[in-house]
Amino acid sequence: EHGITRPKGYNVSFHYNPDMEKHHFGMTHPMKPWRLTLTKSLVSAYGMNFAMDNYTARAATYEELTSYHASDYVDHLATVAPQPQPLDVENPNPDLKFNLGGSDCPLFEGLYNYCSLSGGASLDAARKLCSNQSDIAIAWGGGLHHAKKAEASGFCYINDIVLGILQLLRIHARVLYIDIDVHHGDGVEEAFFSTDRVMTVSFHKYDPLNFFPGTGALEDNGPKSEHNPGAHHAINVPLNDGINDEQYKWLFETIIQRVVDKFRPGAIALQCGADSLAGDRLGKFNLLVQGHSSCVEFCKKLGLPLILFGGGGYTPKNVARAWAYETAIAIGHQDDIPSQIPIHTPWRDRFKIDSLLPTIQQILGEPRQNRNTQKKLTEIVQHVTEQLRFVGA
Ligand code: VJV
Ligand code: CA
Ligand code: ZN
Repeated sequence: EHGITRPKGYNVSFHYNPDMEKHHFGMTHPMKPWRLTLTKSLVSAYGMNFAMDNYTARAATYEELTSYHASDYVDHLATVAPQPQPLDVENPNPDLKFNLGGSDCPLFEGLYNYCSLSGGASLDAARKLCSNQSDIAIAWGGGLHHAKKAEASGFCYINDIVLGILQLLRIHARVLYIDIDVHHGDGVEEAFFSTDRVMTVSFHKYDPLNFFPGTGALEDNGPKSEHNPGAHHAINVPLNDGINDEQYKWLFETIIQRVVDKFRPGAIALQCGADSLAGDRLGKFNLLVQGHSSCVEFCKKLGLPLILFGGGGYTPKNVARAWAYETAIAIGHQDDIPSQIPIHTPWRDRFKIDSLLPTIQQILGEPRQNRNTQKKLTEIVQHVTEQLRFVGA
């Protein structure tokens, strides 16, 4: 008996296609679709599927992909030949048309299928919110926030988030986009740069010369012209290495509460990139699953239709813990699931530590030096508050 029951008068849907897992960016590439297998394995082992509507996502159609992306780019994705894997070291970047074929965005076997499945799940999730059939819709295979209208970037080819938000805008006058991936959500910010119907808020490590993508400064708040409706509708929260749960939770809750009060969104799209967790292969924050997932909990409590996307996350066991725990929050079972990973969990040995919520000592030994001062965080909140004076009625 798992004891996981459906929340009453509240519907959560889970959108996923296991075919996504079959795709490989390359042996040592940081992006591992296999992390989705591990996430699904943990979600199922805890019996969470009994408390949600589970959908096998379909592939997005060509028409859906071109609702945002340029057709020549989508045509190229659909027809380009896969490169040999691993990449030829003598000639690593043979064809950088649309920024494809370099080491970040390799042309792997089945690429178009992978992109369509990620886009399809996010579109299905957005439509469940639009039809009021779900209060929270989950698409862990999405969250690919760097993809541009006619260009791949940073492991992202199709911007499933933009596709999902475009659906939400059919029903809702205003949509709030929040991004807790360790990287700046540049692709989503750019897509909605000139509209006041979407406000984008990204929390990220900011070190323009050394950390990808180099954009997302505190002062970048949308078009500089006051006549452009998008002015003041991009919020950026630039951070340094080592930020902890307490600081992150305070920043997130203070900023998001103020944004919601002023902007009054009809729905929220939350990108839950798990590379902001301690022990990530690319990210260097000190966040635990508790701090990361407190953002999901806070958004849920706002009581607006909510879509949860995946995103980055390069240490698969951390990604699976976070996204499984965040699934538990969505269905309201975070306080009654066992703290030990169930014995029958497939791939259980991959988690190394038995606990679902390991301590920072268990993950890192010694936490990373925290390079964020309270003074800087207070300045960020002040700057955001000033921007918000220009927003709303
Ligand atoms: O920093 C970059 C760009 C370079 C050029 C390419 N080299 C490999 C790295 C430096 C300037 N790219 C970033 C992209 C990060 C994308 C994050 C995506 C998300 O989490 O926000 C959302 C899903 C970067 N950081 C680390 C790497 N690339 C990296 C790429 C590799 C790799 C090791 C590191 C690609 C292949 C292999 N190893 C084998
Ligand atoms: Ca971010
Ligand atoms: Zn990232």
